[in-house]
Amino acid sequence: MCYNKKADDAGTRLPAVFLPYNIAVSFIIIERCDNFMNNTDILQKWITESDNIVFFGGAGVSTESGIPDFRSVDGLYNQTYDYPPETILSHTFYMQNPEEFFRFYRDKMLELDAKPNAAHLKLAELEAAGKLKAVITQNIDGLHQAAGSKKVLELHGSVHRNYCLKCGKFYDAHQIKTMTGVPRCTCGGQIKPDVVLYEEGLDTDTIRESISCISRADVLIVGGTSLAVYPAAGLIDYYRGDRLVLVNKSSTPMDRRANLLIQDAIGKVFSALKV
Ligand code: CNA
Repeated sequence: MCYNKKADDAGTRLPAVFLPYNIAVSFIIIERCDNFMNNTDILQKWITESDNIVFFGGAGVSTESGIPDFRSVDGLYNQTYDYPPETILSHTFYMQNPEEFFRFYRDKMLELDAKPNAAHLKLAELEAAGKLKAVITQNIDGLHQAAGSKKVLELHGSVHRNYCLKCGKFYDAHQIKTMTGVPRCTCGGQIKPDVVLYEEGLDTDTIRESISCISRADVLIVGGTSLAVYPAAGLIDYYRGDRLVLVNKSSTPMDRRANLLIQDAIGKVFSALKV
């Protein structure tokens, strides 16, 4: 099922109480769309007309590259471990049970053979054409950069950067993958991935830059994210335009706010777009 919501003066008006305070349209109409092509045609039109697009994405952008997300039925939260993934991926757990943390981390988070898919590649193409200003991602897999994207704001860090907690020496993801047990620096210090674990704060410069890009965008495409993880999901609130596109396989808490909602695989949707 899909909807196209847009400002217009015909059709059913929603009561004002349903409208988020920051959407700059006076009312919204919901039109039911009959097929996939209608929606991608609208998305194509908005992309063609804009040179200030921003993309905000999550783990669903990389599932078509073979990296499982958290919340899909085959995602990591629906697999069985000794501890829930939220617990393993917390700062406390990393400090208190580093052996178990790195066992999970190497096994599930270091997917180093994954390749960018059609969504990553199209976003890089849009940036190279001067149409897309930034990719803001919750992902830690580095696939946007592998696809050629230059301006990538990594809200949750990257598995490709790892540092010694004692001396700060850098280690890449391949080094961490090949070390056994808790990875140790040549100085003896414990190495920590530069990823934002539960209980840790996000980098303030990255947040500031993300807010700046989102608040100035005329088209904001949000894709492959459950929009359940805060504060990242709250960044959408800074969008002030009326071309908010949501491309996600399943429903999200923000579906009603989207001006264009496409419930489909993001690689399929993006591969149909022309730059
Ligand atoms: P999530 O909560 O797992 O949600 C993913 C969403 O994507 C779900 O709503 C799915 O329905 C949807 N989805 C899955 N596949 C597709 C697809 N092909 N096309 C369209 N939609 C799809 O993940 P979020 O990113 O929302 O949550 C944020 C967490 C996940 C961040 O902290 C990430 O670091 C973390 N994460 C990242 C990766 C990665 O880097 N690739 C992998 C797993 C988890």
